[in-house]
Amino acid sequence: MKLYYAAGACSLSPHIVALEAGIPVELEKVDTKAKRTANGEDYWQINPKGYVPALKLDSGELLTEGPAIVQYLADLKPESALAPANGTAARYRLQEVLGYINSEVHKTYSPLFKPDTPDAVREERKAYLHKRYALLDQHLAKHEWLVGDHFTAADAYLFTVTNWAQHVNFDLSEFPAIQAFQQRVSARPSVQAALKAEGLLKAA
Ligand SMILES: N[C@@H](CCC(=O)N[C@@H](CS)C(=O)NCC(=O)O)C(=O)O
Repeated sequence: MKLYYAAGACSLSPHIVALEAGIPVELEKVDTKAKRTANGEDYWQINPKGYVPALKLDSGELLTEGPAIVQYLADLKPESALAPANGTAARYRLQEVLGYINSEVHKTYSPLFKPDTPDAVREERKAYLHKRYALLDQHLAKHEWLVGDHFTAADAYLFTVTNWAQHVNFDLSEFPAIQAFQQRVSARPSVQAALKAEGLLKAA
């Protein structure tokens, strides 16, 4: 299997999940602006959506959309408990949280990365993120993890998108439980390994 990724992008989430599950995944970096892979291939030809993450399966099929990819990986190793069993109430809770992070948090960050986003839009999007984080902070003040009592794919995803706050000057100081969560997730060996592999850890 091959994971198409860009350093620190939302593809960090399936990268962490693969490492947590102990699934060997080849990594190929994509220049998402130039739409070229590190091997020099035209990324449009690989993924007509043009964005990461994309997972090339051993069958040659391409799986896209972060929430689908992390569930696919988690289901390859059910013993990793990165996703509750299919058909259980807990699995729907995981999908509920993945959907919330995907549409309410991840995609609210996206315009904040674009230099031509007008200041008024930037402020409105930050206010929206603030509301969305308030609920997550309330949950994490009472629970260590987003779903159930252990780390799941949802935690990898929230960690990944929240890591962007520092890059877009989104202030997390009102969310102490989110900040503690980021520290907790960051300390996991899989997360350190993923950050290192993506060149995101400064040399000690
Ligand atoms: N709906 C997709 C969105 C993926 C996405 O937003 N990818 C960003 C990086 S976080 C990207 O590759 N952007 C480059 C582009 O769209 O050109 C998912 O949830 O996986």
